[in-house]
Amino acid sequence: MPDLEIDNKVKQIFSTFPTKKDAWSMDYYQYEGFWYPFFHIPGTLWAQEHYKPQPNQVILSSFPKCGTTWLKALAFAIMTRSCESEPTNLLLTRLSHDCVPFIEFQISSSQPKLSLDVPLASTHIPYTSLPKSVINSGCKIVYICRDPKDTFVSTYHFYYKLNSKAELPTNEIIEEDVLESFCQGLTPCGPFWDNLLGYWRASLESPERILFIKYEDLKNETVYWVKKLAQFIGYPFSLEEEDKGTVQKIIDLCSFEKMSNLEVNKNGAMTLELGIKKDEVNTIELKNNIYFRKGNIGDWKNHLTPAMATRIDQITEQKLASYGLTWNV
Ligand code: PAP
Repeated sequence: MPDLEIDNKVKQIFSTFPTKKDAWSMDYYQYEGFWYPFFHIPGTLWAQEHYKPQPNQVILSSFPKCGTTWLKALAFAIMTRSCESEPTNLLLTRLSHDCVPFIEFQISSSQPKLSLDVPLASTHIPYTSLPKSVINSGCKIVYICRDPKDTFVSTYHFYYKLNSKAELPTNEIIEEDVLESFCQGLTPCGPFWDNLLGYWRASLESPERILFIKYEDLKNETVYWVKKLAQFIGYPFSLEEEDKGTVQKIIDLCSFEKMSNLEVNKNGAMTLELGIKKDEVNTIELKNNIYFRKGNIGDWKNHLTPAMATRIDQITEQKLASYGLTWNV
């Protein structure tokens, strides 16, 4: 589809599709059953029309704030561990988002492009809206998800920091109307639960094609899941590598402590091209440190009242129960 047609479709979505404002008065548009802020729509349409996976492509999918940055680092480190020209330590000088591009956003970095051709890409697009090329190619997909209470708190922090440039104060309870927006699905690629269920159910139907990982499991049983990830994406660790500690080296390199303290992640920035208007590349610059806050399980206890937590848990239980699933970590 030429860009003009995408422009027209974007205009149609902006003018005729269901729209709502979230608690911060940001406009959301409903497209194929999911809510998107305006800046997600053009790239999503572009990816649906134009994105072509490479042979052996692996797509890292996630609902935002569920561990994308970490999963990208791990998969990139796994795939590049034996490259001599540009070894794994690229992650020491680049944010992992800068190593693994989103299919719906172009990353326009001041950094030179990677000379390595690593068949990794990422997306927040829900399963049912993935480009047909991704589904038809049968390429492997790894989906990371997270306790929705921590996901909500992490999302809140992201927008809080984006707007106020400050850290979310410790123990500050989040406003009820913000939770209401999250529960209504007014968050990028929301509702959280529909996004999760799309990938989870697909992974149960096609486990050889879709690997479903929980952030909490990756935190608690990191060695097991990193080995499983490597096996799934076609880069298994040999016995020799296991003996010489390669798995642990990758885990240490990608740990929150290591990544969040790197100069590039403390003080660097990245630019996302959003391509909102025809012939005009719209960009936003994000400081890399916005992707690193605490990296803990259960931080929701500091920012939600018991009643707010129960509300999220009840939605989770109800939504999952309709498909015979439960959230056990
Ligand atoms: P994105 O979808 O916008 O890329 P994403 O990386 O999924 O964001 O989520 C950010 C969360 O992952 C943050 O969680 P928090 O707000 O609860 O702290 C961030 O701290 C956490 N995170 C980032 N890197 C790591 C890592 N290496 N290990 C564990 N957690 C991490």
